[in-house]
Amino acid sequence: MKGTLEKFELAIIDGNADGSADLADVIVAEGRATPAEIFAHLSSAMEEVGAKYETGEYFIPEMLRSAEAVEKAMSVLETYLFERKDGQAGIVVMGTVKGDIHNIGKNIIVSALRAAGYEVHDLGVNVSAKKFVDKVKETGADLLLLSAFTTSTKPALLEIIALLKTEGLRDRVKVLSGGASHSQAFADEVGVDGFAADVKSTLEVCRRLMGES
Ligand code: B12
Repeated sequence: MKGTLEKFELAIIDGNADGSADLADVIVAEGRATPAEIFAHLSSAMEEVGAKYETGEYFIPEMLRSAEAVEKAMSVLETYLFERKDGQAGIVVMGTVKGDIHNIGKNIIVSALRAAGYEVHDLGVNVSAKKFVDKVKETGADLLLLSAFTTSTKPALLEIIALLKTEGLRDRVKVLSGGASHSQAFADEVGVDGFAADVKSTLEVCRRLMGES
């Protein structure tokens, strides 16, 4: 017999949004699963979807259905996963870089940061370097978080770093990057201050960089 989390993972892989939302209700009602366990199953489901896309079993519509299944489940799980804290942990500007429209991982990080007491300005997806830099200037952000899910986004990331330098802001804001297909080596090549691959380590890196700023 499969447990709730295994069924939840399968519903996402199958792109069954009603099923994933119903199972999210069960997860909340049972109250046993930790956020780390839930994220592990969610990520493993999307890894599987990505693998099926790579081998030609899935196409874009299947990936979109799975994305929708995550979105519906997250709307149920949000308050269970992220207990809101009061306080002003810092100001964050976040978005997915130009040429990239993936947003599931970004949205999860936005929710986690808000829950951890950060003021988050979410610029959405396909965001230009100018829009990021203007928002950093306008808000006096402490942290700039760049989501980039395809490796072809490297020029877009480099453009943001270059524009921050031109505008004299590079030393005033700590920059983090992350997202599927991202690695520490990729982040190093781009020249950001921090990289993380999951929710927990993103919060840790943000906390560490806030301490340094
Ligand atoms: C769903 C999906 C889509 C959906 C996106 C829907 C949506 N609303 O987001 C759709 C169908 C639109 C899509 C389109 C494409 N996709 Co796609 N997609 C995926 C898939 C299957 C899942 C992504 C996901 O949501 N993962 C789950 C989340 C929770 O994980 P995450 O994104 O990694 O986020 C976590 C961390 O990375 C981190 N994080 C996220 N952001 C940030 C930011 C910072 C600063 C930090 C510190 C951390 C952090 O925290 C998150 C929470 O844990 C991945 C496969 C995979 N292995 O991930 C491919 C994948 C990313 N896609 C891929 C490709 C190629 C494409 C397309 C180019 C396909 C095409 N031919 O058109 C287009 C690109 C469109 C575009 N211009 O952006 C490739 C990228 C390959 C590469 N090396 O570049 C992948 C890896 C699939 C594959 N294996 O080939 N895709």
